[in-house]
Amino acid sequence: VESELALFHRDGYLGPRPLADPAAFDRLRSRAGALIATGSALTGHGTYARHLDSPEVYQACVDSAILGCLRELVGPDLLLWNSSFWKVPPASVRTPWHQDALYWPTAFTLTCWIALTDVTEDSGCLTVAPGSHAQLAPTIECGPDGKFERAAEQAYVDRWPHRPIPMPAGNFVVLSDRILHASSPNNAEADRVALAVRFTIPSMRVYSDRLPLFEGHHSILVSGSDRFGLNKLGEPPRPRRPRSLSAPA
Ligand SMILES: O=C(O)CCC(=O)C(=O)O
Repeated sequence: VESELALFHRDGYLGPRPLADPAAFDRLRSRAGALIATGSALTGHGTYARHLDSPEVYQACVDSAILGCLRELVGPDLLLWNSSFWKVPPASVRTPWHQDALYWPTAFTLTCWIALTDVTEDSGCLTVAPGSHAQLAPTIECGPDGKFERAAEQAYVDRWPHRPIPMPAGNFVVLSDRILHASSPNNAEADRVALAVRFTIPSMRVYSDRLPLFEGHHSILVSGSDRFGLNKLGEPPRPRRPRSLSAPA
């Protein structure tokens, strides 16, 4: 059997795998719509970095199956530096082929992409190009209707095999920040929702003053220790306490 590490180096991604804590996943799923609709008190943004203000998002980000997978790839020391919901309504613009490394304010990221709804080829699942993480793709401007400013050149993308990754809600994949990926169009009737969680290791600097980060941003040490001190670390959001009837007002 090939090790997780060997598979990751061959393909540039791992999974899908089920999350370990279905109850925490259900709490995330039932909060997601309201979180996206109201926006964060910290940034005003609905989809970005909600692990900093929502205990439900944070708990799903640090699911033990996710952390277990990441430790097999890069060892015990892990920083959580960002997350984003990807809510894709039916018939909306698809996510074009791209490599995340082009956008991130840190030199190394592993993404855990968690499906909040069942994702099929018809409802906009992720599609990856296995092996494409070994080199950077040439890019083109997307134009005003695109989701991104730049995307990978289609002729280059077509030189790689394409592998759709359908998965049931509550599963995740781990992506290299260099793997070419896109999502297929959502031709189903309901929204397709995912949470992409961004991790790095403490020896990498997260440039918090660059987009998409913001003033007041901090990373969270979610496993192991930080012997480098390069990044501003902070605490996760406090778990919501059930309101007690006898508590003083
Ligand atoms: O969910 C999607 O449509 C795309 C997600 C993605 O590109 C990412 O998380 O890097």
